[in-house]
Amino acid sequence: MRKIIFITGATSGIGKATAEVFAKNNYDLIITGRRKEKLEVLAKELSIAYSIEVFTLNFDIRERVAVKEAIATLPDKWKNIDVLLNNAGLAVGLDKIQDGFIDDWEAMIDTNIKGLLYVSRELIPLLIKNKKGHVINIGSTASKVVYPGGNVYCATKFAVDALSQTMRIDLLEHKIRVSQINPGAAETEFSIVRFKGDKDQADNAYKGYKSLTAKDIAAAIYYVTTLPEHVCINELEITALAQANSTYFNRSN
Ligand code: NDP
Ligand code: 8X3
Repeated sequence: MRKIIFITGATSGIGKATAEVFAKNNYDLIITGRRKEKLEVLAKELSIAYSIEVFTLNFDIRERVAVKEAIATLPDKWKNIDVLLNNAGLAVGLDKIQDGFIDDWEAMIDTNIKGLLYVSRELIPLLIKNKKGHVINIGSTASKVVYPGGNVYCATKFAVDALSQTMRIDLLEHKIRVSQINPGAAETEFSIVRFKGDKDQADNAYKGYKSLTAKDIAAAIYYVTTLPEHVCINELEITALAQANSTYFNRSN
C-alpha cells in the first residue's frame, strides 16, 4: 500500500514541486488549491507519469466551512494520511506598517495562520486516530528574522513558528512528528503575488544572485520524511548560498 501526502497549495511553487517529488517516490497525493484546472492538470500528469493515485480538493483555505466540507468528501481510504504539508500561503504588499492595506493584512493572516489552523484541525485528529503521521509546516526565514516592510507577513510566519512548536508538544504523546521548513527566497509565484502581478518588481527580488528553486525546498521536505521513525527534524532553514538571512544578500552576480 502506498503512503499518502496531503498538500495545501499544490497549484504552483513549493507545493507543486513537493507533489512531484512525492509522486516520484511512490506516494499517493491529495492536492489542494483554489485553481481547479491547475490541480486537475497536475493530477493527470503525475498519476500517468508515476502510476500513483491523486485526489484533488478545490477550496479557498480562508473559508472555514469550505475547508471542512472539502475534507469531509475524502473517501475513507484517503483518510489514511501519512504526511500533512501545510504549505499554502502568501505575502501581499511590502508597505510600511503606517501605509499598509488592511485587505492585504487580512489575506495574509487568513491564509497563513487561520487557513493552516482550519486544515490542521480537520486532519490532525485523523493522524491521531491512525496512530501515525508527520505534520510539516512551511515557515520562512521570516519566521525568525524580520525585514523592512515585512511586518504582517513576518508576523504570520512567526505565528507558524509558534504553532509548530506547540503542535510538537500537543502531539508528543501521539508520536506524530512535527517539522518546520524555513525557506529563504525561492523563485516561485510568491513575488508575483506579493507585488500584485507587477512582474518587474517580482523579478527584482531574484536579481543578482542564484536563488533557491521550489525543487530545492521540495527535496528537503521529502528528506525529513525519510528518517527513522524515532527521529524528528524539528526545523530546517534553507537559503541560497547568496542569502545570509531575511535581509542580507550577496547580489554581486
Ligand atoms: P506560490 O505563490 O508559488 O504558491 C502558493 C500556493 O498557495 C499556491 O498553490 C496557491 O494556490 C496556494 N494558496 C494561496 N492562497 C490560497 C488560498 N486562499 N486558498 C488555497 N490555497 C492558497 O508560492 P510558494 O510556493 O513560494 O509559497 C508556498 C509557501 O512557501 C508559502 O507558505 C510561503 O509563505 C512560503 N515561503 C515561500 C518563500 C519563497 O521565497 N517563495 C520563502 C519562504 C516561505 P491557489 O492560488 O491555486 O489557491
Ligand atoms: C518568504 C521569504 O524573505 O522572500 O517567506 O519574504 S521573503
